[in-house]
This record gives sequence, C-alpha cells and structure tokens, in this order.
Amino acid sequence: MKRFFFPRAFGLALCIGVCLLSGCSKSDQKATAAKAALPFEGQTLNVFNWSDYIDPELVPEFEKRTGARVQYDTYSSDAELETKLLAGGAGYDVIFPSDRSMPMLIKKEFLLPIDRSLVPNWKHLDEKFLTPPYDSTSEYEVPYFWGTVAVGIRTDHVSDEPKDFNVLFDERFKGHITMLDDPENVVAVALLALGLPMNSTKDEDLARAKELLVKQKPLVQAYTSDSYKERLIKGEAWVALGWSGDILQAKAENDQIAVILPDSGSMIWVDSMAIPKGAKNARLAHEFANYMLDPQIAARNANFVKYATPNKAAAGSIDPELANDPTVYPSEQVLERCQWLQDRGAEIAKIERLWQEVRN
Ligand code: N2P
Repeated sequence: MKRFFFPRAFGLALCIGVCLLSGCSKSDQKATAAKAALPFEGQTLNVFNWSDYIDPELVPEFEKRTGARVQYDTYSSDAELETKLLAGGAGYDVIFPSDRSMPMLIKKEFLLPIDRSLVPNWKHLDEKFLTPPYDSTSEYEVPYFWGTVAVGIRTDHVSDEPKDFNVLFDERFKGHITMLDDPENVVAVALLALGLPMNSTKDEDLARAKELLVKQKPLVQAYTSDSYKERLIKGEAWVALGWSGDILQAKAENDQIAVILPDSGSMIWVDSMAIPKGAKNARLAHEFANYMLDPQIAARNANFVKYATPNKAAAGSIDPELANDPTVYPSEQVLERCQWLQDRGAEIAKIERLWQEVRN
C-alpha cells in the first residue's frame, strides 16, 4: 500500500515546490497539485474482461485514485476476445486472455510487452506463475487468477454426490444440464468422461467424443459460459459445467448449490492481464495492472470473485473459508491430476469442426 502511494505524494510535493519557487498564483498551484494527485485525469481506460471477474467496487476506486475514467466491457469466451482482436482490437487497453489464447496472441504479435518498471507490485506474484511454456519470462502477461473447470450441482435434485464429469451425461437430468459454450473445454470434458487423454487430437478419440456430445445434446438446456450461474441459483439448471469461481459465486447466493471437482482431475487454467498493441493508454493500462496487484486490492478481488490468486502477498488476506476450500485451492494431489489445455496448433481446427457438427 505504502509503496503505491509514495511516488504520488513525492511528485505532488515536488510540483508544489517548483510552483512556489517560480511564483505561481494560488489557483495555478491548486491546479498543479490536482494534476499531480490525479495523474491520469481526462484519460479513459478501456477494459475488456470476462464477465463476473472483478469486484465491481474496485473500478470506481481506481478512477478515484487516478482521475481516469474506466470504460468496462465484458465477454464470456476466449473466442469472443480473439474475434475482437483479429478484427483490429476495438480500442481496448487491458484484456484478460487465458493461457490457451496466449500462444496465438504472442505469435500474431497482438500484445505489447509489459514494462515491469511501471508495475512495481509485480514482486508480489508467485514465481510459479511466471514461467509459462508459451512465454518463459512472462514478457506479455500479468497473471490475474487461476482456477479449474468444475461442475455445479443443485443438491436438491442431484442427491448422490457425483465424483466425475459423467454426471453431465446422465439421462436423469435431461433438460437441466448446461455446458460451457466453449469447444476446447467441452471436448476435453467428453474425452475425460470417456477415459481418454483430454488433449487428444486422434481422429478415433475425437469421433468418440463427438458421439458422446451428440447423444448428450437432447439433455442440454443451454450451452452457455455465463448464464449457468443464474440458472443454478434459480434451480433451472441442476448440473452445470462451469468455471470454479463462478459456481462458488452462485453457491454464495444459494446453499443448495455444490461445486464438484472431479477426483479424476480436470482442466486447470490461468488468466492474465495483457495490453494489446495499439492500446491508446498503455501507461494507464500498466497503472491498472499494478493496482490489481496491490496485495490488499488483489485479496479483495479474490474474495469477491472466488477464484485463486497468484498473488503471494495477498494470500494472508483471503477469507479463510475460501483459502481452505479445496475447490478453490485444490490439494497438490488433485492438482497433479489436473491438466492444461495444450496449444495444439493447426490441429485445433479438428476440435472446432467437431463442435460445429455437434451444435448444428
Ligand atoms: C469468469 C470466468 C473465468 C474465466 N467469469 C476462465 N478462464
């Protein structure tokens, strides 16, 4: 905290000092002081983040601290973000790509390198998040949250506590199942349910996954990456494939919801803040990243969104209920069984084709 405020206080004193020496008027002094106190006054930060992925109080607080205005838009899939970037970026200054989008974004040179001198709170990050395979020195990303893919259930309808993803294919829950609207995750889940490697691109494995997903289709109420939360809360959905924190957010509103992290393992992911090339306010984007890494801010954010923080210094301020919840911070044993979605290069087209065939 201290470190965050110190440079600003120092800058302010310097400006006032210079003004006094050069004989500025009182109102000039006031204007100079205000400018130094709110260094980004008049600028707009364009943020594009996943839905339900920030404590909403933190946005006006950032505006107050910096004088900048935040234009905040949301999306609910990597594909949505990628489409926007491929079409020219839509003027965003901060985006939140997941690990599986990063290789493509780096390869296509869509991102600006992060200037760490502008992100002093970087030092609070846990080193284990700073050497991802697609960017071994984390040149282009600032880790934000990590989590798993899990199943949300309504305990009033699903009484025998499920242990794996097979519950998503159970005919008893016909019409009350939702699946993420996300080809890579859904195909990976189908492969895992069949006991096959979740990153497989073998034709025979994908044919079996397709068969399972086509058979499941009449059971599915919706393919959605955001509305499953509300559907679970209202009791419309009884079994929902989703992201761990979103299901926990739903559980906080309705205690008939439980989070199932399959014993057999699941997908693990990390989302990062990144700055698209062509961002108009790159300096302000760095300021935002630094703000989100402030340990107190990071902890408040994690306590609100209920995802796991990669911020070591925030760990002590995480609500104990969350810090001890194995669906948020799974045990090492469970993590060993979780896997990352791999960058499968051009082979990914097979998964997309399969998805089109299932959905049409
Ligand atoms: C937040 C979704 C988390 C994104 N609503 C998973 N990458």
